[in-house]
Amino acid sequence: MLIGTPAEIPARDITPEGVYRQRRRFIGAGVASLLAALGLGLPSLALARTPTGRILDYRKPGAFPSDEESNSYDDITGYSNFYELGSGKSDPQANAKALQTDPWSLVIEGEVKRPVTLALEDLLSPHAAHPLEERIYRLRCVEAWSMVIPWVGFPLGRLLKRLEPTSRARYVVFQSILDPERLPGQKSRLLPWPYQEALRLDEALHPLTLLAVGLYGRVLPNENGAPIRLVVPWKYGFKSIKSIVRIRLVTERPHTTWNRHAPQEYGFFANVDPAVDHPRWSQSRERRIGEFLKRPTLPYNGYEQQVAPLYRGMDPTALR
Ligand SMILES: Nc1nc2c(c(=O)[nH]1)N[C@H]1C(S)=C(S)[C@@H](COP(=O)(O)O)O[C@H]1N2
Ligand SMILES: [Mo]
Repeated sequence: MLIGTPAEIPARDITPEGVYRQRRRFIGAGVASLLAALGLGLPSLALARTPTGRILDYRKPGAFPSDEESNSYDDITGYSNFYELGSGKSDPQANAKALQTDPWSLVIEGEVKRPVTLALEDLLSPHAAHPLEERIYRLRCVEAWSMVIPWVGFPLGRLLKRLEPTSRARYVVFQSILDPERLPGQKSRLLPWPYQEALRLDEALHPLTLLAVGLYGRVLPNENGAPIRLVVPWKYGFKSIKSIVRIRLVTERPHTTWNRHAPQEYGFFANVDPAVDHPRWSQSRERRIGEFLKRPTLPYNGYEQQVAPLYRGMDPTALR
């Protein structure tokens, strides 16, 4: 495990971070005595790193507040999928420096009346037309592990509506950075590059759908998809595409990376559904990173009330 030198913590961060650490230690003590009783070793929960990076100015809590215990910064940054940086769970953090994020621009184009190119400063500015807010969401990977992550971002829908989608717009396509010179995973054909994902327009406009630029109140670390990534909490994690450079509104349903790579295993909608197993494993339960026992997976990852209306009248087998 990495042990960092804690950066200087500004006053406004001390309370939430301190409270967070205390709760974590308390839970850690419970787990430790359980493991001790079982004759197992102590987890190294006390060695957590302090979040690094520039502090963001954001509203806390934002919409959809949650009282779930967030995973630690170490869990979230140290265990991740980001194939551009390698296919192992710790590769994204180990290779994070290979991702060049400054300068960055995000192009939004296609079936919109007002296409734009946003620079990194526009994305992170608290004075932009999209004020930042905290969103604590569950993330459920299709591999049957999960986390709770305190993102900072803004709803994608608010940005898209301002750009005025045309009447022909039916899908929204997202593309990640393509930089095979620097990104170790793009030197091989691990996946078809660039990574591409897509949503139906109504899914993209749903208030839960977030563009995240931060984590734990700071600028998003590279390993989690800096400088801007999608978060769609009711779908399997692979829909939440990282390090986005292009968003395009289109008329026809586009291809998506994992669906193209293994169509029998990964669908277009990929809504979390505990009743539909992956061909190689069950989806009925999940391992919350940091927890000992598995917990049941919830339909739409627990966001059924908010999103089920999007799919009313559709054949459920089409929603895999
Ligand atoms: N560009 C890109 N985006 C990606 C991936 C990836 O490999 N490349 N992996 C996806 C998968 S499978 C998951 S589970 C989430 C993990 O995001 P997190 O580690 O930041 O929680 O990112 C998703 N977005
Ligand atoms: Mo995933």
